[in-house]
Amino acid sequence: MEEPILWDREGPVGVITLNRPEALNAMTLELLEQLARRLDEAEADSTLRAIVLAAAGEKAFCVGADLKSRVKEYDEGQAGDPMADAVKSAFGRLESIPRPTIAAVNGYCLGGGLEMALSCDLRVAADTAQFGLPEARVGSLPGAGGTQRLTRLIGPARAKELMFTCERIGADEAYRLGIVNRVVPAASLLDETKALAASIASKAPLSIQKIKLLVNRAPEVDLETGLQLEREAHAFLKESEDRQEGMRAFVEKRDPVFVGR
Ligand code: CO8
Repeated sequence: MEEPILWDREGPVGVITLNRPEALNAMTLELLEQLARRLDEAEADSTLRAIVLAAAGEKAFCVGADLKSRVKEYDEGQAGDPMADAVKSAFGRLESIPRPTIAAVNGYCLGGGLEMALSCDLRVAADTAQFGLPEARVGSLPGAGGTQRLTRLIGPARAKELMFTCERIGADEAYRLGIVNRVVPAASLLDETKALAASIASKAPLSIQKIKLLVNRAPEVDLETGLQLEREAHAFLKESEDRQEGMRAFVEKRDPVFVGR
């Protein structure tokens, strides 16, 4: 049996691939646990500077929870909700790992699949991608972060409309709403996403880490607190080797060589 998560590396960029194309990359417990483990390993590797989250097959990025195994769990009267725990852990890792994470979204990106993409820092969509949160259609709700992360991203009225109507939208509409950062031809999705990751990976790693942390915290803190955190991070970077290197390289008209210190 194929592993549900694949890993590949191109220089400083790591590519995680959801690998259940026969089930439109629906999330099983095993897939989520492997994803969380892979992210732990990625965090431990200081030479890794950016992560692309991609998906196998042309039809889907991810269609959410694997409804077949969900039905089985219900039928077996399984105690607790291990899937909810696994989702919290894996999506939390995507959101908080001190590396930029970029989802490369092809085809269907539905339910928990969209919630997974929303846990990444950036989203690049193929022009054929389709987005939706259809949970209310089946008596549920977007329970993998959708009510919170989508609202923070695009505002309450637009988020409610998507969740109330369960309508699917195309890549251009997702771009207009601010759900995705870029829309690219389907054939070049992975290349364009990797190029974006490589561009970010060439910047000073500590700067990127601090920016991620500060922007993630911004909606949760008052402005004064946020500005204080920003000042502290700025002072921290001022003492770093990479700050010296960045300035020196500029003056010497060469590319900087950052070491992440
Ligand atoms: N789970 C398991 N298998 C799936 C799923 C799924 N979610 N979606 C599709 N598949 C399988 C189909 O069963 C089919 O396999 P098979 O041929 O063996 O029956 C194969 O993928 C292809 O699917 P279709 O034949 O249906 O392909 P279509 O192109 O006709 O339709 C759709 C594609 C529109 C994506 C359709 O399959 C669909 O509507 N799927 C369900 C999408 C959905 O409702 N997703 C939301 C799930 S709920 C969720 O994600 C909540 C996450 C939070 C969990 C954590 C709780 C805290």
